[in-house]
Order: sequence, then structure tokens, then C-alpha cells
Amino acid sequence: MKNFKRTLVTSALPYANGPVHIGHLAGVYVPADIYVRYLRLKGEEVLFVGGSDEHGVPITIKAKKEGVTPQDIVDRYHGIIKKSFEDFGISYDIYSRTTSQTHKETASEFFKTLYEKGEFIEKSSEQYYDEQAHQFLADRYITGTCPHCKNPNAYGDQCEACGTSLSPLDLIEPKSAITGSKPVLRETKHWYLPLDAHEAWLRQWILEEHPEWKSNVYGQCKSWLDMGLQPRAVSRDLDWGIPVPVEGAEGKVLYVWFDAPIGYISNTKELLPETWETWWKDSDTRMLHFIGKDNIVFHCIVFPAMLKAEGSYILPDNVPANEFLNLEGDKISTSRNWAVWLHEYLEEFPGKQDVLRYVLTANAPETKDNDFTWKDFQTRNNSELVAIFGNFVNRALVLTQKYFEGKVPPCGELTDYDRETLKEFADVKKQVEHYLDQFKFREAQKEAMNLARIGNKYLADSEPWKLAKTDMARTGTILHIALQIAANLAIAFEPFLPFSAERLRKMLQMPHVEWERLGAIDLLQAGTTLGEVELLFDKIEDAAIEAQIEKLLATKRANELDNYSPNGVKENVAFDDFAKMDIRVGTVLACSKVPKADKLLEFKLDDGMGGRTILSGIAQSYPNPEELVGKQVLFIANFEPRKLRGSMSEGMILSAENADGKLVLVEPSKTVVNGVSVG
Ligand code: B3M
Ligand code: ZN
Repeated sequence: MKNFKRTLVTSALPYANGPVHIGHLAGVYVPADIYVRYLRLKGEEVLFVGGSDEHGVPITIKAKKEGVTPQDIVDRYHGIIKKSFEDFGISYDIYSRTTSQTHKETASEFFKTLYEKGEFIEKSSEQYYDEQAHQFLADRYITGTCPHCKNPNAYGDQCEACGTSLSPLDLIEPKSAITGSKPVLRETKHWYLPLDAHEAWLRQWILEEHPEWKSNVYGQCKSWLDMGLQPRAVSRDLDWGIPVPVEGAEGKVLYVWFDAPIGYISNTKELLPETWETWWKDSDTRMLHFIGKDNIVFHCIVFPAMLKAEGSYILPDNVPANEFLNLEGDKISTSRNWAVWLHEYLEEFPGKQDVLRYVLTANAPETKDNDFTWKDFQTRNNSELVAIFGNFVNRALVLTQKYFEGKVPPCGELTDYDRETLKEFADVKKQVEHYLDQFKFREAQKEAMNLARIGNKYLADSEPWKLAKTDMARTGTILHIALQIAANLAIAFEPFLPFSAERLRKMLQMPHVEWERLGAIDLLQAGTTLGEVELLFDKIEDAAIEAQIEKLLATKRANELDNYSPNGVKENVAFDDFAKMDIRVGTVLACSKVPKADKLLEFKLDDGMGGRTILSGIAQSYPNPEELVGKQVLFIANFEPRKLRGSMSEGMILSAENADGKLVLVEPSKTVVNGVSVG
């Protein structure tokens, strides 16, 4: 690899039309932050820029829905997003926004330069126009019937029912989402970046010169290039955005994907008005874009083509994009509220930023989509952070307090076992670096954690608490070594868990640390008085996890209710699919509230097969559950058993939801034999 002098790290600019969630953090911001902290710790020159993406159609749609201006929307979410990043320790040098004056000027200038150099082509085409609203309609503003699956609510760019990407002209019976009227086709002129003209050098640059890019990134680029690149429009007919700065472009703005990546430049400029060009135009600068997989084409093909067309900019050296994080098996979705929002997480788990950072890195979707579950979150906290890392540090410090008045004891003669232990972690630095340099954050964090494992094992094996009765010098040596391992942990974890690393440094009285010293065994001087001991991590109880799971279940129920419409019927299912469900009749033998769960009832059923227990979330509809005894109900007998509030539920009882939201149990109109099938 070329020897660069400095590194510019950018992270995707999140749309300011909603808060940020764990998927954003796992995919982009935590890895970018780990990398930046690592470089800073190594003493390298690094700049980390970010900001909010405040243009684009979704923001205008949200504003319309709420009856406020797009500026109101972006002001609100820019504030929330910025705060979430601060709260989670994402250590930007600048976090700005694409509605800033600097950005408007920079993006406008950039367009003008390309325009004057003749880098665009101008083309007229027919697009849908709403005659009542007097405006052209962006793809998202047109709805109609999907030609593939007949979903009546498909958008002009995509059908969310069958996932097909569409163009507005594909829609059957198109309707304007603004007025509901039928749009007409009108001619309109736009500027296009002729990506086809850039194809040859892009091929050479990515496929030949960057075989080291992550396979998911390289593969996506290759398939775009193999399909052949097409000119892309860089302007839109819209009244929210940066006006196209040429004559005859009234009512047109820069396409959001044209201005957003220029935001990286603008934000650098805003922070460093005098020296920003060093970061963007000097070939000794290494530029890295941290993004999610849906942004790959824009960062590997479109933006580089823009930079090349301009002529004076460097290109990214790497684009370490991640795949997606799912939540409890389902795709994270803002519109379905299927997410763990960062600001809500912090209200529910105050002070536990690092726990989330740790779990998201341990499960990072680095090469494939991955799943976040609350159970895994709890396990990683309780059996890794608490039981390994926290426990080790705590034992080393508490024993030092107890036997050496909180002062680092001197190191006596080393035994073979001591030497073995020291050897074991001597190359932790090399290993963590090896992975970080390849953007393999999960492996890197594992290596750091390994250090805590070594420490834990060392204390458990050498049992200083026993030796303290007979051999104070030996006890001191063991604790001296253990404290050096703890000090190493404070360095190794600084990029990953910055809050905990800082607290640990305070306990160890280490004013500052350098990456260079990782692996050393003289980080703490004998005689140093240690700081106050506190717990680095604490256990997360079942109740807190169950509350989160219950919250998600409530979201699921609310979404199902939203989908309810008297004549809107779900997609057809084949008979075979229906036949998979084993619905049966049973009689309620006992029914009671589940303690500490205000929504759950526990049913004991005579199911004709020896009996079973089913938990059902209908307690609020049946305040006197004992009245249900003797009634017959329908239940799904082969519904996968699952644990709720610590008890197994073996099936699902069917109920209907009334207009007032109350659930009503479904019962056969005549008594039947328990266990008979319904079908
Ligand atoms: N706002 C899309 C996204 O948030 C877009 C990224 C822009 S990066 C220049 O996924
Ligand atoms: Zn469809």
C-alpha cells in the first residue's frame, strides 16, 4: 500500500427525516468511529467528517404530511441525530448539514464547474405533471397499481409489496400523491452525468487497481460495471433543494445524490476554511468512505465520476461498506417503526452506550446481513462484558485495595507461568492492528477481549487471595501483572468502548495512552496510587430484556392493526400453505393473569391430547379471566412453542380485534369434541 500522510474519513450523511437507529450505528458510524479513534491513538493525522443529508423527496413528503415546512423537519431531526451521535461517542471533527450556506455554495460551484467544462448532457424527456398542483411529480409522489403483483399502492420508483423497482411510466392508473388527480405527461429538461463515458477508467480503477476492497463492495461494483453504465440525471423538478445554477433552470434543483456527497467537501471546508484542500486535493491524503450497502454505487461510481470530471480532487482509497443489520429476524424499517432508536435506547439503558457499541461490533454485518436480538444483547453483556472484562478489572483493583492500600505493588521475580501469560498478550497489538487495518472490526474486538480472558484466567489460576495469607511479595507480583493487563485493556478498548476505557483509565490513574504502548508490561509504575474502584459494567436483568421484546411485539400488533381495512385482503395463499396450519378446538380449564405482565393471560387447555399451556396477550380485553373457564376456543396447535416471561407457550389462541381495539376470543357456534381440527 502507498504511504499516505493523512487520512480523511467520511461517514454517510443520514437523511434528516427521522432519528437514527441501531442499524445505522452498526453499519456505518461505530466502525467509522473505531477506525478514527484507532488512527488518532496511533498519532496519525486524521479528519472525521459527517453531517445530515437534508434534501430529497422523502423530507418534502414528511413535511406535507405534518403540515410543516421541510426546513422544520430537517431542523428537528438534525438536532436529534447530532445528539445521538454525541451521546454514543461518535467522535466527529465536524458534524454539519447540507442546508448550510457553505454547502449551498460549494455544491452550486461544483455543478457550475462541471457544466462549464461540458461534463453534462442536457436531455428533455416526458415526465408526469400534476396540473392541479402545478408541478412535476417526483417518482415517490406518484402511486398506482404495480404491473407485476397488482398492488394498488405501488410507488413510482418501487412496489413495496413485491419489491420490484419501477419507473413511474410502468404504473397502471397513476395518481398524484399530492392531489389524487391523474397526472399528465409533460416535457422537461434535465442535466445528466454521462456515466457511460466514465466506464472505462472506472473499470480499470476499481477492478484492476482495487482488488483489496471488501468482497461485497467489489462484487457490487463489478456487477454495475458489467451491466453497463447509463447517464444519470443530476437535477430534479422540485422546490426543495439547491437551485440548479444555470439559466433556464427555474424550478429545478440538484438531485439529492448529487449534492449529498459534496457535503463531505463542504463540511471539511466549514471546519478548515484555509486548509481544506489539503484533505481533498493532495495525493498524499487517503480518503475512506464508511457507508451502508445501499450507498455503494453512489460512492464507488457516481461520486468518483463527479470528482474525476471536476478534475482537481482525489478519489477514495477504500469504501468499507457494510451489509444490513436486521432486528429480531425482520428488516429494520422506519415506516413500520421496527427499529431500536438510539435516543430511546439511552432513555431505557442510561449510561450503557458502550454495551450497545460492543454488541453491534460483535455482530457487525461486515460481509452479510446480520441479526440483532435482545437475548443476544443480554448474553453478550452478562457473560462477556460483565463476567470477563468487568470481573477481571474489578478483582485486580479490589485485591490491590485490600492488600496494598490501593497502590500498585512492586513486581518481584517472575515464575514460568507469569512469563507464559506475558507472552500470550505480547502480540495483542499486532493482532488487533491486523484486523483493524482490514476493517474487520468484529475480529479486532475479539482480540481485544481475549486480553481480558487472559487476565481472568491468570487471576483464577494464581489465586492471589489465597497467597496473601502466606506470601505478600508473590501476591504483589501477581497483582502487579494483573494491573498491567488491565492497563493494556484501557488502550486496546479505547477505539471500541471509549466511555469504559476512560473510566478504566481513571481507576488506574493513567492520564493518557498511546497505541504504541499496547502490549507493554510497564504501563503502571509500582507505588502509583490507584483511583476509586467502580464497576465497569453491570448485569442486565431478564425483566429489562422482556420489556424490550414486549415493546417490539406491541409494534407488531400496531402494524397489523394499521394494515386492517374492511375490504383490503392480504395476498392469496396456496392451499398447501393453508394446510400447514393445524388449527384445533380446546376447552379452557383454567385462565389467570401472568404476574408482572399486564398484557398476558395464561390458559390451561383441554386440547384432547393431554392438555397444554398457552400464553396470550389479551389480558386487557378480559379483566376477569376466570370467567373464560369452560369456554371453547380455537388455537394453532403447531405454532412454534416460545418462552414468554419465563414460561413456555405451546400454541396460539385465535381472537378477533373489534373496532374499539378489544380482542374477542373466537369460539365454535356449537360445542365440539376437544382436539378436533378446524379447516
Ligand atoms: N442520505 C442515504 C442514506 O442515508 C443518504 C446517504 C448520503 S451519503 C452522501 O442511506
Ligand atoms: Zn408489485
